[in-house]
Amino acid sequence: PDALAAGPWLLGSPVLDQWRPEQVLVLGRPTLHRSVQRLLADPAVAVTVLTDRPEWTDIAATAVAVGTTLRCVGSPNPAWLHGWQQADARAADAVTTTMGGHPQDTGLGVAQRLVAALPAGALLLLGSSNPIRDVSLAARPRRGLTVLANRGVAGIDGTISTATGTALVHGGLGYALVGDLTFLHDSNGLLVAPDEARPDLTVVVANDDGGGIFGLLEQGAAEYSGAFERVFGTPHGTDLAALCAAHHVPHIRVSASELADVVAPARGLRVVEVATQRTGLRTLHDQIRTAVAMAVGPIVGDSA
Ligand SMILES: Cc1ncc(C[n+]2csc(CCOP(=O)(O)OP(=O)(O)O)c2C)c(N)n1
Repeated sequence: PDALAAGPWLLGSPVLDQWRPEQVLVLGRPTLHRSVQRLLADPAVAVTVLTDRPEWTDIAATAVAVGTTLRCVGSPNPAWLHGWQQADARAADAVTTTMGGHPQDTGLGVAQRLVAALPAGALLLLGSSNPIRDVSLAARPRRGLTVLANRGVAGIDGTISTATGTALVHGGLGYALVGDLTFLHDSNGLLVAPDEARPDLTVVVANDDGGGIFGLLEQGAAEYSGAFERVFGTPHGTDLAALCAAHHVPHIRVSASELADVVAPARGLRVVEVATQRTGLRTLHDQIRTAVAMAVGPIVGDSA
């Protein structure tokens, strides 16, 4: 219940200085957001890793303790928690409002709407790189979903096959959210051999015709725009409907606002394509960062 909706944005905002944690408890692989990694690298923060594996992720080599169980001592400071929650409510609204003002469908919007619309008990497999980030950055926390991803080295390879395997094991309804390059990389995964079990799997493809993630990284800066599309954008113009037809897999193309209707429970394997735009993403992320800073400004100032 205390999960933050806008956590990664808040860690890059003045809220962090106002209510800096003294301790961080790490579960899993915290490699997704630079704002999280900066926090873990902060020498003023005591990092404890909770794991049931013999190895764990500690990129900044700052973990002061690693263990399988935790014993909490002392009592939490309710004002500290309240501060973060207040800031989170404001920031999450700022994220949604800023996204709503963006004129085109983006992966952020697809992620937010998809997570809200999925039926309880569903499995959601997230592809690298933007889909998993977009869910983390834009979706509201909710119960009733099992969310999986191939983190580790975060390859885009084999993702349709991973989604198929996990959906079969899950037994209930399976969903995957992937980018177009990830989809193309493993489009072979749509092939279900005649004697193999067919998963109940809906693959949602946020198709921005290339590598949207790279526009958000250093190479997306204006000074590299001359070479960007050829080297990183890599537009392909592939007809996903034709590709699905070749595999006898149903395909539908919708706008982000239609997602809620089309992801209603259904049996079998199908592909839902949403055309998204990557050209305005860098600006949109900047606008969200600014909107979050402005939204939390008054409460940070109040208690400073
Ligand atoms: C096997 C493999 N090759 C290359 C990469 C580098 N890579 C990371 S993200 C990405 C682009 C992914 O594009 P897309 O699936 O359209 O999603 P988005 O750009 O929206 O994140 C690439 C090529 C990788 N992670 N794994």
